[in-house]
Amino acid sequence: MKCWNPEMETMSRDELHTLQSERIVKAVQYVYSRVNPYRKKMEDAGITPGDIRSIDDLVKLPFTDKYDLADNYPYGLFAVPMREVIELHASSGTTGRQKVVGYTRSDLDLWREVMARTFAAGGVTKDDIMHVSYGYGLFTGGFGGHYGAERIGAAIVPIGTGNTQRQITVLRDFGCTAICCTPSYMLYIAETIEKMGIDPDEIKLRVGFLGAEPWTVEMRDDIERRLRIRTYDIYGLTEVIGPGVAFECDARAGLHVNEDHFYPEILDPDTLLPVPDGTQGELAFTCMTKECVPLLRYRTRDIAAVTHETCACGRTLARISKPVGRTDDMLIIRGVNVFPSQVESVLLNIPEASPYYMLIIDRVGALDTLEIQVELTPDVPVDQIRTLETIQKKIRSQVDSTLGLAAAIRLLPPQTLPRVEGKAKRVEDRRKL
Ligand code: DLL
Repeated sequence: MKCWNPEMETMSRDELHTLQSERIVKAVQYVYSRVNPYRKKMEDAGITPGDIRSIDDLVKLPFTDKYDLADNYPYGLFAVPMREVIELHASSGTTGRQKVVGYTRSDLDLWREVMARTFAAGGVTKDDIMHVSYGYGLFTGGFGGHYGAERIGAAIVPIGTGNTQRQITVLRDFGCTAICCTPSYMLYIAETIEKMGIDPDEIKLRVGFLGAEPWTVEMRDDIERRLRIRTYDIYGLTEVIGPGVAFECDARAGLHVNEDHFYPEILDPDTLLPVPDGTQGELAFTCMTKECVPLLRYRTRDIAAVTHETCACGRTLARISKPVGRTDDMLIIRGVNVFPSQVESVLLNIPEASPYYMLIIDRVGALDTLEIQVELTPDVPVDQIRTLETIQKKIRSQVDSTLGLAAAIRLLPPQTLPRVEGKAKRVEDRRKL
């Protein structure tokens, strides 16, 4: 097994339970004594740190969410004075205020550790050259990738986003063997390589660590076939640490949560009570070892299920299913719940459809309408009306049977929809709700 920290990644569930219990007791005392808004929440809930004696008591604690970050913007949830903070990151959210987080030196060490585990699980070693194509800046992708590769001792190419043709020249000429970027950007790179007439074998790339947005197994197959690489899903969020919260191993049967640091819960979206293993719900994380922003029971809005069974790879760390989307991205169209990733699954099973698509939702009178714009692959003869009609019909009927929703399908010539270097935008909701 390719494993960075076997002691932590394969310890018995009993030992892990003991470690988590020790850590949560300390974390709650730490937060209670240092973060006034959270102490107030605990007081309001009638809880004192003494009530938390093991990880099983976690459910007694109040939740935190994006509104706590917005209300205490920018530094109100920091548990340390600014002189101990050595880096700041932020992400924008739907509250209109950036979610700002800080890292102490020990937080950065923790980030390096969990990112090293992520890359090592995909076989990265000192011998690799890691092309970091996540954005550097307030976004956590670039620095997270950088720190993980640095801890392993791989050679880092800190290219960031932008100028795709130059990226490809660098990939080829520098002999990069590993890459990290969003799946949308990986696809764009694949497409540009094809357009430049470069044979993927001229590029030594072996492995990709793709995340920061939902992507389907169909998208994975497409990327792997076009680039001849193996890909691993990586998950994380700024509020918890950035990338490095959960990662795929070779078994690719869910993402291992770095559970010795971030305790996962899956909550029923209505009752907010934990649901059994295998049931989908909202993911929440408790940071047990962070110094600057140790959020407890942070509601991510991401939808996934969890399993605690030992993985075929030998790791004992719990696994979450590939996140399908966020509760705030879930569309309700004529009463039907739709995630863009469901549409992606359908399209990628249709050879004439490319993975570039856009969902346009509108309301005509009292009725919601859904139009799916789909780019065709370059080999479809766009002047043969009959062929186009057949493709359109095929997509419409498969969307209908998968989503249980009738949609208008608009076929677009190749290269019509915008390409992205970061997270894809696939929905335009024109309804004035
Ligand atoms: O996207 C951190 C990251 C960077 C993760 C690079 C992986 C790779 P934020 O910008 O704060 O942080 O966005 C976090 O992105 O709550 C999910 O909704 C979504 N997300 C992240 N990774 C995945 C994934 C970074 N693998 C939000 N699958 C999260 C699905 C993901 N959604």
